Amino acid sequence: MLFSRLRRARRHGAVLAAAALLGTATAAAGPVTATAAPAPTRPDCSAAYRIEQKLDGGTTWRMCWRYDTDHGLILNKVTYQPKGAAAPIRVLNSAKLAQIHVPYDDGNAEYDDLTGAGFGWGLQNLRPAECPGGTLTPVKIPEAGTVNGLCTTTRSRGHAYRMANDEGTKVWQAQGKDLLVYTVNKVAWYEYITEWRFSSDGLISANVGATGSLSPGDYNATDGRGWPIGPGAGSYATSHAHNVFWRLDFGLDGSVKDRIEQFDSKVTPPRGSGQPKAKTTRTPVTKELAGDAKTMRWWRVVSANGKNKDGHPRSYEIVPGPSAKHDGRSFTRHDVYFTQTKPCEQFASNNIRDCGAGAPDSVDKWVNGETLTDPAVWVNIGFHHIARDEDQQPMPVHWQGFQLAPRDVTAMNPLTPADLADQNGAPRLGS
Ligand SMILES: [Cu+2]
Repeated sequence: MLFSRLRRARRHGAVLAAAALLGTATAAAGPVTATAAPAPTRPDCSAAYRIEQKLDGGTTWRMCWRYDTDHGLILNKVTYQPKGAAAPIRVLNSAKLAQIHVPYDDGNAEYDDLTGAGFGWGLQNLRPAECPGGTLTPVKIPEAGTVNGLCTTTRSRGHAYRMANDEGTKVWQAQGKDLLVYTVNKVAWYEYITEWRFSSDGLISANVGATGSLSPGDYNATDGRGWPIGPGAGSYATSHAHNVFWRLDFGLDGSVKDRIEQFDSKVTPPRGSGQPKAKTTRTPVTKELAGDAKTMRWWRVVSANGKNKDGHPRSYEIVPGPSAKHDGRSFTRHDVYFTQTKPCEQFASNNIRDCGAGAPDSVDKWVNGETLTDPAVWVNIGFHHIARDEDQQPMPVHWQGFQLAPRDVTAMNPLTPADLADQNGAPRLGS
């Protein structure tokens, strides 16, 4: 089908244009406005780069943002200060996308959207209506101009908690609000929403939503590589995967020496008339690891030196969302990677930073037995996109992502109302 060939050619054209624009170096990008001296509790970036939001329950999130024409949006120095915390608690030193790998099922196309298809250059101007109740911040893209591309706003999240007493005379409930930070980047037909969500109870959600338009390809769907999206059987969209990688640099309590732990629970069926049991084991991850998600397996990043008021080490748990793991490349075969931090290792595939002659350029190869003293955390979430008629036009947003859930960062739910605050480790009998 001529139409699809043309569109595909246009996509390659976009790659070339982006490569030409890149020139010699990655250009720094930033807002057009500036400054004001930071207060002590604030991260040390100028006001124009700072995001600070107080949410329901008295929780404040603070961070600095940056824009890079390879990664897109980068969040730095992310801190969480729940009510009652004397100072902000550092969570992440940096958080960003590290690749969107898009292989087509017919084997005719494969893209690295960040480092091979101009993702960062495709930052979109957002209309005020696309950032309801929020602020649009201008981002200066070298040689491309200024784009109203960063939205920071809040959005209702529904129940943060609910609990009724036994007598039915009282209900404790709270409606939560999240801080949302997002950009939209256009890569040929697709538009990717890069969204970070920060909740009042310490939860962080990272998601990428793909929308825009399908890239139609002509293929005979009878062999299982496409889906008819036009009348009858004339026009088939080729199936493909979106393998999205994030790179997280934790800095819990201000130290980069976070520890990684893996937990596995084994369930034993009942014997005779007994009941099922389960036992959980903790495995410290002391060396670089390519980790595979499994039922009842999870990982957490543990603070090197910070403890909550109960004396428990602070940590954040990695909670992957649904993922269609893609077997096509060595770097897509695992769900998480923990590597010893190296400044040149920034993209999960097609890494364009200079790690020296002959150095491997994908995250799986960087897992080579080093001891983890300063771990970089990589999360891979895959989505296998078999198009449907409803994908046109425009395509409804399909989301993929993960969460970072606080585990023992505070001694209780940071939103606990005052009249329940005495229940730490001792819920009242009967409630
Ligand atoms: Cu898709």
